[in-house]
Amino acid sequence: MKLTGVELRRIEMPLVAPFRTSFGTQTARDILLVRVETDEAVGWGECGALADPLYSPEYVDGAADVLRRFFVPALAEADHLDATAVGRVLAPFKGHRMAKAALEMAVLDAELRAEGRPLARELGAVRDRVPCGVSVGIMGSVGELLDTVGGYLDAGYVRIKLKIQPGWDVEPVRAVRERFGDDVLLQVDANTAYTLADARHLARLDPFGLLLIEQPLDEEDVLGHAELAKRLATPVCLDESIVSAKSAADAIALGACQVVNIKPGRVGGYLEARRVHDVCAAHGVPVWCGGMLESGLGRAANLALAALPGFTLPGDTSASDRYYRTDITEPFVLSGGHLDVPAAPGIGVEPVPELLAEVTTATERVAC
Ligand code: OSB
Ligand code: MG
Repeated sequence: MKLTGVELRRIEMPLVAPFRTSFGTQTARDILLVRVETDEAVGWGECGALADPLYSPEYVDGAADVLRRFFVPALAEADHLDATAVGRVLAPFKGHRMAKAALEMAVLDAELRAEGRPLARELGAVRDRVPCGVSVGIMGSVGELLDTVGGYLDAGYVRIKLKIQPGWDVEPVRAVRERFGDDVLLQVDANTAYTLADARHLARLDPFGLLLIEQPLDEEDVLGHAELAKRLATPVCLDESIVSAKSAADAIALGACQVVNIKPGRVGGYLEARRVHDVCAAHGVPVWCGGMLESGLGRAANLALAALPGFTLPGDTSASDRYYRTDITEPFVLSGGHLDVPAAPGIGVEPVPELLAEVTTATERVAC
């Protein structure tokens, strides 16, 4: 393939409810979409970067900037364009994994569409539907939390993840266990809000039989996680710390995690995400698919990834209506706690033009 054009498109999608984490409150998603045109097909990519660099160093304006200034011009030079070429061509540029992932996803989509192959099959999927969990934000009160969790369980979600931070951890977990019982698959996510000095406090979560505690410590504190893991019965899962297959291998070797959250954007794309999966599988470490409050485009691709054999835990691949009143694709609808893995070529879905137009705040063509 040859790259003939790239469009960067910004969309603003209001969330159905504010989503509060230890790093801030999101009320809407400002999403960067990448549409690549090649001589053979068009492809769509979605960038996971949030508006502010509070979850990771990347932010949406920065991602757009590095794509227009460096990544798209470098890729336009390549004469045998395919998804593997994206990683190769962009390798000299440090970091900016979410921006790289968005461009790779778009090229991968175009390549697979041109060949009539679905992403799930390309990645090695072994399922045509995946069980879904839901990530529940920090609430103003325990009562509000119980109502929210109850609603998600009624909707069929098979696993609940509670966002935690100092002051909102043991009590909400205890309340959810007391109300909904010990059979609910339950886990927590701290988004780096604790330090190793909190180890004894976090051990108070041990009696509740959580599946895991996600990223309790700073993303660079890999040894701290290894030490914490020794002091907790709850398995430690890493999110922010895992930025590549190499960092996953290192974290596992150091004993810093018993479980890994795989987000394609955080590790630089779906191809590296598969390599993270492979490394974890080789070490017997279970993985699950994280999310960045994606639109239907990113969701479609995440479902393909979540269908790989090592994804033995339900992911944050929730239905469209958990996030948005109107998605930009045909909505993903939960059925028996599962979402179907798209089976059409490429990522398997496309934006609905009118819905996309409604939420678009800016479009920009990058010269190729
Ligand atoms: O830490 O997993 C996280 C959302 C935005 C940024 C970071 C995280 C999250 C979530 C929700 O937990 C994931 C989703 O449902 O898309
Ligand atoms: Mg997380």
